[in-house]
Amino acid sequence: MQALEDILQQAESAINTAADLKTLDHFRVQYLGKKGQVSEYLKTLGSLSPEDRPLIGQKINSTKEAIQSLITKRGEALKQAHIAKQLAGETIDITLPGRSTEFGSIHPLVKTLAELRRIFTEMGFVFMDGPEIEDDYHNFAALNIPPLHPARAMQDTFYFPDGRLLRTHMSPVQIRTMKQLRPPFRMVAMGRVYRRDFDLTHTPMFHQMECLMVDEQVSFAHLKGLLRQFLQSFFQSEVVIRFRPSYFPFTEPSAEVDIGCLKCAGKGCRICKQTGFLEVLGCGMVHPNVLTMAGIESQQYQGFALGLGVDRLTMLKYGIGDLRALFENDLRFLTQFK
Ligand code: 2NM
Repeated sequence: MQALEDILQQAESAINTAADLKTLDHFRVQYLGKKGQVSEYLKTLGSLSPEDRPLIGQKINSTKEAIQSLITKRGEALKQAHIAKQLAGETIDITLPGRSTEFGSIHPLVKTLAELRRIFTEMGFVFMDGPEIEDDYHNFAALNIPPLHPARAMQDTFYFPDGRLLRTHMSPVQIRTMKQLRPPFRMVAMGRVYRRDFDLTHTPMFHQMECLMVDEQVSFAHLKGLLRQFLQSFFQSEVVIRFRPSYFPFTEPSAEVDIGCLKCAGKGCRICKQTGFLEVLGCGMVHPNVLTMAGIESQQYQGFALGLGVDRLTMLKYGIGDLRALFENDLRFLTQFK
């Protein structure tokens, strides 16, 4: 009787310290299995006196039941602990702030491209496209640029081995349009142009807009009127406009156009290098040679044209001091244009 009592005590402390179900099953076999410690006593029943037998038999059974109930209880506790641990690991902390969406911003250059498109579309101009890889004829010859003109110099133009080139301005699109449309027409070509130039104020790729109007009786006065309207609309202020005589092979007469400095209103500052003026574009009356080569009767029709650098215009409008800021995509710069 005392031995069975001891086994129950041992079993209880063993079972209650079993760390997992596998260990627990090991104890079940050890105490309750066919060759387990409790079962061993069943074999001794035969050698006992008839009076002792039922008493011991009962004690063996109650010990077995007690151990079985301890195992069941411990097993449940271990299963619960396992589930609780799993649930704790899967907890989602709903108090964390959500991830917000980052909104991008329109690149200042793209803003200018869109603004120019709006202004010239409102004035009745159509926008035309053309290839970025051009031939000598459309980029130079048809624009009255003779073979030895400095604009053709190797250091300015990107040439392909077959003689083709990356367009150095938007004029080849004007040439293609003049051959395609019958006057009168007003058109704009805007896009990427390429020159072998790379320093503080030049990038090998930049953007140009060129505007061309061809009709009978078109004069420099029309060009001046258009420029005033365009520049005031673009800079959103009463701008002072100054024409300086200039030279381009494809226009005659030719002029460069300055506006009164946006920063100092003509007093002289760092932006305008103390001149009070900012150079914004070149323009002129299309040279009769250019009209003739493009198949337009130059006795009957005249045209005015203008060309400007979109990147430079963007810098002037937004007071950007370094051209490279437009191409570096530094978010500290770009997010200022939200
Ligand atoms: C400029 C300045 C002056 C120009 C001329 C032509 C064409 F093809 F019609 F002859 N397109 N653009 C032109 C005239 C461009 O850029 C500074």
